[in-house]
Amino acid sequence: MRRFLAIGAAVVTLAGALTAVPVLAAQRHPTVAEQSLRALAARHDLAIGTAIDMEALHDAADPQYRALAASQFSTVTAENVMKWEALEPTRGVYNWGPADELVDFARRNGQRVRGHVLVWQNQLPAWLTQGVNDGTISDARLRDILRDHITAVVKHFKGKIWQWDVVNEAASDPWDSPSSIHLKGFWAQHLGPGYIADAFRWARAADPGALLFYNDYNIEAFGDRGPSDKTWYVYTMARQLRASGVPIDGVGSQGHLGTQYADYDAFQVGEVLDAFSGLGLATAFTEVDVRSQMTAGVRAGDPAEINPRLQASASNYSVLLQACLADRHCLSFTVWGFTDKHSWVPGWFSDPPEGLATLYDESYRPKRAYNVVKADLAYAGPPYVLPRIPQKPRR
Ligand code: 9MR
Repeated sequence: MRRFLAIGAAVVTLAGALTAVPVLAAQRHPTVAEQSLRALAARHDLAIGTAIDMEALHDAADPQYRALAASQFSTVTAENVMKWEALEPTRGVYNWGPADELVDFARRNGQRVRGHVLVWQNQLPAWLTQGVNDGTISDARLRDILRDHITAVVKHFKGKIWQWDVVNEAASDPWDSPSSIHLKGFWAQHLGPGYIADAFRWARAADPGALLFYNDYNIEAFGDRGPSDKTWYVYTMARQLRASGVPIDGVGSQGHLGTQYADYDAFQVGEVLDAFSGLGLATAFTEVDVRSQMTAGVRAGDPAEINPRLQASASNYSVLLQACLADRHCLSFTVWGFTDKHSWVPGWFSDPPEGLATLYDESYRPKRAYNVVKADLAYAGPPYVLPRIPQKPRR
């Protein structure tokens, strides 16, 4: 009897298993290829982002741009529409429309927003730079204007911005004169170095919930830690800001790389992220792209010229992403445009021409870089990759 029952149970189990087969098949894990970047990044609590070109987002003839922007990314940055010249083209007259549309797009797609940018020497409105040049705006008045701008913009988007790039690209480059790194540009010239601490304090007062970042390029790896080492300069500056109680929460490393340079490995990049984290700061890659020179061979479609560039580009994306994954304080990895169809690179670098910088080609075919990013997100995990530690705004 017992034996009979056992056989019966086995038959029932087998039958159950057989009927369960189709159910299991339907519930199988999606393959890596079937998943979006944002879904794979979510396993690490990492936000994966892109800059958004609002013209492309609106282009009815370009539905793939919109679809990929919504489906692949969990955070967005305004490529241009939150810059001062876009928000206040005429003195005192704010044009919030395009930036509000982006914030709304993000809300509808469950995305967070990186605010870019509050204080930068580029893309300033002509009324401001001309007024300063012709003396109708004094330096004392300029400081008030900056405070009012930061306050108005941060308050307008209050509660809707996850991370603000408060100050952007304040440090000089080793090819500038003098070659020792210093604070460069319009704001430092007119307001002196104190404008940086002021900007963070004004931003904090306007939205105490947003994370406040300093953002710059060519700070992926340390050099010789001497006077011309920009990464070391920014690290030292961040350390001083923290020591003075300035409300800075993070440092954004833009990550504009090129395959013609000898770039870094994940350990060199990780060393810098660890250094910033050691100051109690969050980190983020904020504008990643990896461009290549468009030689005559590349332009003629010669695979012998194109393939090594696509491989080197992919490898550089991977270096930055692996370093970010390994640092639990690296909150987001944002690319500066996701398709070669809409990238700042070809318009900016013409002699020699450069391009091929993004994850998708001009026809929205995923490139090697896209698959490398995807594989890194999919195959990372404990013990070396653990979920992010959320950053709280510093008081
Ligand atoms: O991608 C932006 C491009 O459309 C603008 O013409 C350009 C003007 O300066 O700014 C580009 O974005 C920059 C970003 O705001 C700050 N870091 C460097 C980016 C590439 O130049």
